[in-house]
Amino acid sequence: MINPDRLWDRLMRLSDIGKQESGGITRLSFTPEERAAKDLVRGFMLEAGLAVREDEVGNLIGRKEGGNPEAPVVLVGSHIDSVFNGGNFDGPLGVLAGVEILHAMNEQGIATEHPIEVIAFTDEEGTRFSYGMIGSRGIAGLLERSELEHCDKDGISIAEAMRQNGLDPDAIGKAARPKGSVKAYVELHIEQGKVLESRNLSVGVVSGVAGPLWVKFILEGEAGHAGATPMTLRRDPLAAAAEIMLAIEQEAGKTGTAVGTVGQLQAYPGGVNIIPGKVEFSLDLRDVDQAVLDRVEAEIVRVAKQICEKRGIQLAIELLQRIPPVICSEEIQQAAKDACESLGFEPFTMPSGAGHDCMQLTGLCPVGMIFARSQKGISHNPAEYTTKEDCADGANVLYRTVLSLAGKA
Ligand code: HGY
Ligand code: MN
Ligand code: MN
Repeated sequence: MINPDRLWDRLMRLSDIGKQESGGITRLSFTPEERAAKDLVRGFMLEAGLAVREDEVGNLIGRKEGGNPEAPVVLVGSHIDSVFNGGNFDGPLGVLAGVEILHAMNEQGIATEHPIEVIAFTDEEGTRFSYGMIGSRGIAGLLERSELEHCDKDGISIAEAMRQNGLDPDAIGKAARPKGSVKAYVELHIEQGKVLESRNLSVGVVSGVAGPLWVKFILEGEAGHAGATPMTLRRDPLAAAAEIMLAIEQEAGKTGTAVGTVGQLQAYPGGVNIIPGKVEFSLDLRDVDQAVLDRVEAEIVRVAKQICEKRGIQLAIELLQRIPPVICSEEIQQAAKDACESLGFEPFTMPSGAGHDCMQLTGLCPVGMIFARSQKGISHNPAEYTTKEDCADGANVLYRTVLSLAGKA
C-alpha cells in the first residue's frame, strides 16, 4: 500500500508553487512557476529511487526498471501545469500518486516484469497558448513543429517559450515513443464533477473521455458612437455574439449530454461609449459521443451564420483544437475494477466530461483512468478539493492496477 502522509505532504508542498492571493494556483507551461514545480517533483522522483529525465518536449519522467528490460513500459502520470487561478489537485494528484506508488514499490522491494515510468506531461491544460496536451502529443508522435507557432497573449510562441526554457523546438520528434514501446497508460485524476460524491464513492473507473472541440468566433461589424447611432442603424458584433451564445446554450442543452462553454470574450476597441467594431469569443464544445458532437457543432455554425447574415456582420470561425472522444481499454478498466474490489471499493465506471492526456495516447497504447472524488464537484477553481483519504484511495487503486499490468518479476 502507499504512504498517504507522504503523498499528502507532497501535494501540499507542490500547491504552494504558483499560489495566488485568491488561494488559487496559476502555473502555466514554460513559466518560472512551472519550472519550480518540475524541480520540486524531480526531487520527489529522486527520493523515490527513480531515474529522472526531461524529454525534448519538456515532459518530466521518473523511471523504475523492470526485470525484463526489453518489456514495454507501463506509463502512469498526469500534469502539473494549471489553468488560471486553478486548484491544488487537477493534475498533481496523478503525478504525485504515480511517484508515490513507485516509491512504495521500491521501499517494499517489489519488482515487476515491465519497467514503469511516471510522467508529468507538458502543458495539458493549454491555458497559456489556447493549445493543450503538448507533452502527450509529443510522446505520441502527433506534435507537428508548425503547432508550436501558437502564441500566448503577449505574442510569445510555444517554440519561443521552449527555447527560453532550454528546449529545441526542432527536436520535438525525438520525444516520440516507438510503436510497441508502451504497454499501457493509466492516469489517476480528480473527477472534477459530482457523480462520485452523489453516490458516496471515493473512487471510480473511467469508461471514456469526452472530446473537447475548441474554436474561436471572430465577428466584425461597424464601430460607432454609442450615443449618436440609433439602434436601427447599427451593425453591432457584440449583440450578434450574444445571440450566438444563447444558441450555443440551447443546442448543447437539448442533447442532455453535450456541454458548450464560452470562456473567453474580447470586444474591440473596448470603450464604454463605443459600439464595438470587432468581437472574438471562444467555444469549448464536448460530448463522449462523436456523432452528437458533430451534430451540435454543425447546428451552432448554421445558426451563427444565419444570425450574422441577418445583422450584416462578417463571421469567421477559427479551429483551435479538435480532440476526438476516446473509449478506455477494457483490459485496463477491468484491472482497475479488480483493484477497487480487492480494496473493498465498489467497481463503479463512469465517463469523463473533462479532457485528459490519455486522449492523445490511444494510437500508442491502451489507455485507462481512475477518478478520485471531488468535493462538490468543484474544479478549475481555488475551492477544488479532494480529501487526504480519497487521494489515498485513488492512489491505492492506481498502485494495484499498475502492479497487475506490470506483472511480478
Ligand atoms: O479542459 C479540460 O477538460 C482539461 O482540464 N484540460
Ligand atoms: Mn484541468
Ligand atoms: Mn487535468
